[in-house]
Parts: sequence; structure tokens; C-alpha cells
Amino acid sequence: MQWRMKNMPLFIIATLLFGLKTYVVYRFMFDLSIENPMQEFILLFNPIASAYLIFAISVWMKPKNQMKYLRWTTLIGSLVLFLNLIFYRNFTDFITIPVLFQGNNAADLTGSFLTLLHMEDIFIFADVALVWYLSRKKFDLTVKLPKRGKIAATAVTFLLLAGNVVLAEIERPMLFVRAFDREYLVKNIGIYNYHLYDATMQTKTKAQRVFADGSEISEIETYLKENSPDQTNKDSELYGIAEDKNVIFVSVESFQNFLFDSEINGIGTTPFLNDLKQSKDTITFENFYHQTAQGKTSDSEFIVENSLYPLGRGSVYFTHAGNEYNALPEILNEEGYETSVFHANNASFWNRDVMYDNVGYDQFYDEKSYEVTPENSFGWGLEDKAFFEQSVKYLQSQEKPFYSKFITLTHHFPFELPEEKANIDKYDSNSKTLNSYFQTARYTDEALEQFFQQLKDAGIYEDSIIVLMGDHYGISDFHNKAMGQFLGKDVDPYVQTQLQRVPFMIHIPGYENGGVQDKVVGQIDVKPTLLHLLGIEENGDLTFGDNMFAEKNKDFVALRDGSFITEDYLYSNETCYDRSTGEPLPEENAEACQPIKEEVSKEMNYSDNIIYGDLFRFYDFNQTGK
Ligand code: GP9
Ligand code: MN
Repeated sequence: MQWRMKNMPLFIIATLLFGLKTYVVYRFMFDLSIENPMQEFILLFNPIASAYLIFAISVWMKPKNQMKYLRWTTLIGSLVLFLNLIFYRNFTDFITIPVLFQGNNAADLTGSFLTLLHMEDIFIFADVALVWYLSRKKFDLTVKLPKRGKIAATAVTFLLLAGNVVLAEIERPMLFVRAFDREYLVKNIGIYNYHLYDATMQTKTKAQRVFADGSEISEIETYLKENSPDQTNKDSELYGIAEDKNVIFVSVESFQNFLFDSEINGIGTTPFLNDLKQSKDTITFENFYHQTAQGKTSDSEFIVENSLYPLGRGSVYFTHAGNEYNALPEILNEEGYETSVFHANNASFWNRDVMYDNVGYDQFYDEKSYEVTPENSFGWGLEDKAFFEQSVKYLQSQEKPFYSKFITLTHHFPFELPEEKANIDKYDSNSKTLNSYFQTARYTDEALEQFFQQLKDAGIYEDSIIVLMGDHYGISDFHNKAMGQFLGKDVDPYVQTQLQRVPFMIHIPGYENGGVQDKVVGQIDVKPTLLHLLGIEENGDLTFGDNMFAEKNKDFVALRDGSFITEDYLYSNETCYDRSTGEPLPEENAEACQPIKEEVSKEMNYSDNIIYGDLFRFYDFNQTGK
């Protein structure tokens, strides 16, 4: 033993102890969901890789300093882990730099610190004690390597890190660009690398913000006010129709328009939504496009509530959650609405807990508010039927009028549904994804039908308007062959763009002039439209979208990849299509899209600059007059 100890340097011992300790803490003290053996392996691998990264630096130091360095880094590393655990016990989330500076979070924690402390937390410091003990002179566990040895020891760091990155990328493609969820990041790259990532993001965001000044916002204000119609349009019969009513907004996961009226072996996929579309108390926009990018659902939430474009890279919910916004919940709060979100997933997914706080939501009913059992959950978690059923009691407790956003989950890739819960056959094509897509869509259609009934039974329905919106596509272009088979035509860029249409339905109990509208609109138009229905004038607001019920609308709906749709044209993949035929414009007319293309890129730049520079902090939304 004596001999082996002497020959195993302390930085290796510390790596093993610290790595294994961190794994045990992840596995048994945090509540991380491990779904497969690969995730389990990554969870073990990443703390060892991170520990090696930190401790191997010591080989470049003088022997005396090596011991000092190892003592303090194990202690600091363990403290970081410990503080995250305490934070996690309170918020089911990991510490981020902005959160550290949010007064209310810190206050919450100090108040409950003792109750969050557990006896077993001592374990987190067990290896620290051992490393401190072994670092004493008499054990002499220092290393004295020649230069080549030092380089080799450092090279191992890069091998381990590269291994970790590759494994994480296999497990969660685009993890670093899209971020998704802090829990995913921690599971895949470990808590220490996660903090490095967080710090890098923070520095980048801060730098862009620091260089921004107030001058650009006036230019954007002028542009927006010149290009927006009179959004209030008080003469429209719909102006204020929903005044003082509750707004129940349902973001329907992955729902695309092609599902309407579709059938599999003679059974309809969306019988409830088809009926709703036909009924006079519902206004349906059949040319409504989602405009999301990498932030998927979070982008759709962001666009809808801010009337800004999402970023081309990452999710604004992650990258700019601390910005100044003039979001719908904040506006409605000022108008006396109680605002809430219902979504039965991890609160930190898409950084929602942080963003919702910033945009003024009063409550967030996340997965912890629901009873999730093996019988009522599959795929991504709680099934939509149980989700709605369990939500009604919370809805009843809201002060009226309220604005409540529901985000469904069942109809999410990979569209899994236990066979006994399926009331429609699978489609038959080479795409497993498309085949299953109809089953979960039908399930969600049934869940929505039940929800309407539950709202009626609870006495909420009559005083509410219910808005249903598809958040983004569910079938990506990867499945174009199967999609083409289903549609009976090739999926060219024109069809592909048309597939980005998602349902947008405004259901107003008692209204009799509803029907299907064919105007070209998008998610960016939702905020001004809802404010119009609610009779709320936001004269000082800066929005890229327009009220869908106003006479004059902006000429285009732009998608984040640069495609756009106007009443006459559809531009995608550098081709200008005639919207009435779906054919590319003839050569002599092919330039028709050019001016709009320039306008689209100018507009997206403006929107990006608002976000990157946090420009709304220089703008007074309470000014009057347009
Ligand atoms: C996660 C859910 C799905 O909470 O909203 O997100 P998505 O993957 O569609 O962006
Ligand atoms: Mn989604």
C-alpha cells in the first residue's frame, strides 16, 4: 500500500476521488433523470474528465505549489457542487451567473438555507479531507515529470475533453448551440464545464450589451412606426370583443396545418378541430406561419408574447432572458389580469423559470404542480388529457380576468403513444416519425375536446376566449419522402414552406361571425392581435407584427431562414414562387421578390439588434401617441 501510494501522484488520486464523488452526488443527491445506459456512462465520465482537467494543471507547478493547488481546487470544486445542490433543492435548477445577482433568489435561499441542508452533505467534502490529509509532506505524492511527461499529461486532458464533447453531441445533438435545459447541460458536460459555458455566454451577452447605445432604438422606432398600420382600428367589430374576458392560450405542440381534415384508413385525425374550424364562434387563419428557429417552443412563446423575431442561433429564452421586454404578460398585469403558465415539464427547460419571471408571469405551474404516475405519463411526461384535467382546479383559483398559457406535450417528437390510447391507425410510410405523428395528433385533438368540456363544466368557458396555436413543425424536411407520399406531391421548397403553416384559431363563445380567413399572417402578429381583441391600446409599443384584423397589413411574413410569404409570392431557397400556382416565377419576373428580401433582412437585423443590445432599456413604452 505504502509503495503504491507513493507511486500514484496526488493529482490522479484527487481526480478519481473527486470524479467518483461527483458522480455519486449527481446520481443520488440531485434528481437527474437518466434515461439510458449511455446517459449513465456520460454522467460518470464527465466528472472524471473535468476533475482531470483541473488537477492535471498541477504537473506544471513546483512540488510545493502542487499540493497547495490540489488542496484548494478540491475544496473550491466541492463548494461549487455543494452550493448547486442547495440551490437545486430549492429551485430544481442550477445556478447561473445572472441568478446569483437576482436579489429575490438569494434572499429565498438564505432564508431557507438550514432547512435545505442535509446530514449526508458531509459526503461532498469527504474527498477534500482525504486530499488535504494526503497532501502532507510525509506522503510525498507530488510529481516531478520531464517536459515530455508534462505535455503527455496535459494531452490526456484534451483527449478526455474531446471524448466528453463527442459523447454529449451524440446523446444530444446541437447541445451547445441550443442549450435546451441546464439539466441536459449538467448531465452531459458536468457542473463545472456547465459553469464555464454559462460564464462564456454571459460574457458574450454582456459585451454586446455594453457596446449598444440608445441611438439605434430611435431609428428602429421610426422604421416600425412607418411600416405598421394603425393597429388600434377601433371601428372593427372585433375591437375589444374580449374585453375583461379571460384569455386561455393553448400552444399546441408540433401541430401542423396539414393535419386538418386528414384521415388514416377512413378515421379523421382532428375531428374536434375540424368542427371548430367550421363553427361560427371561431376565427381560423389558414395561412398562419410559425416563425421559430432553434429555440422551438421557447421561440414560439417569445415571438408570440413580444412580437420580435427569434434569434438565428440558440434560444432567446436562454441567451437573453435578462433583457428588458414589453411582453404580453407584463402589459396584461398592468391591465389587472392575473397571468399564469401551465406546462408539465421541468421548470428550467428552455430556461422558462427565469424568463417567465422576467416577463412578469404571476405563476408557473410546472411539472411539480401535477401528479405524474406511470399510468398517466409516457414519452416526454404527463399526457395531455391528464394535464388539462389536473389544470382546471388551478384555473378556477385564478383571479378574473386571467391570461393563462397552456403548453401541451404529448404530440412531441418521437410521437410515442401507448397502443391502447391510440384511436387512429398509424400511417404507412418509410418514416416511423410521420407514421406515429397522426396517432399523437389525434390524441391531442381528443384532449382539447375534453378541455373545452372541462372549461364548460367549471363555469370558465363563457367568460373566456380560447386561442389555439401550433408552436412549430413536427415533421422536419428529413421526412420529405414520406411527406410527399402523404401529400401526393413532391415536397419542393414551395411545399416545404407551406408546410410551416400551423393552426391559429380564436374561439369566442357566443360570437357568430367567425369563419376561415386566408390572410397571410404569422406568430409575430399574435401580440397586436390579442391586444386588439382585448381592447387594449399600446400606442408606445414596438412590434414587428401587425394586428391581423387591421385593414392594411405588412406585406410579408418572414421565416427565420430568410424565406417569406406575401399575398402574391413565396420566397424560399433563393427562388421566388408565384403563390397562386406554386411555380417559380418566369425568368423575366424572377426579381419580384428582391425588394421584399431586402426589407426582410433589414427587419430581422433590427430585431436582432434589439435583442443583442438589449435596446428596449433605452425606450419608454409608456409614452403616448404613435
Ligand atoms: C418542452 C416542450 C418541448 O418543455 O415545450 O419543447 P420543444 O422541443 O418543442 O422546443
Ligand atoms: Mn414544441
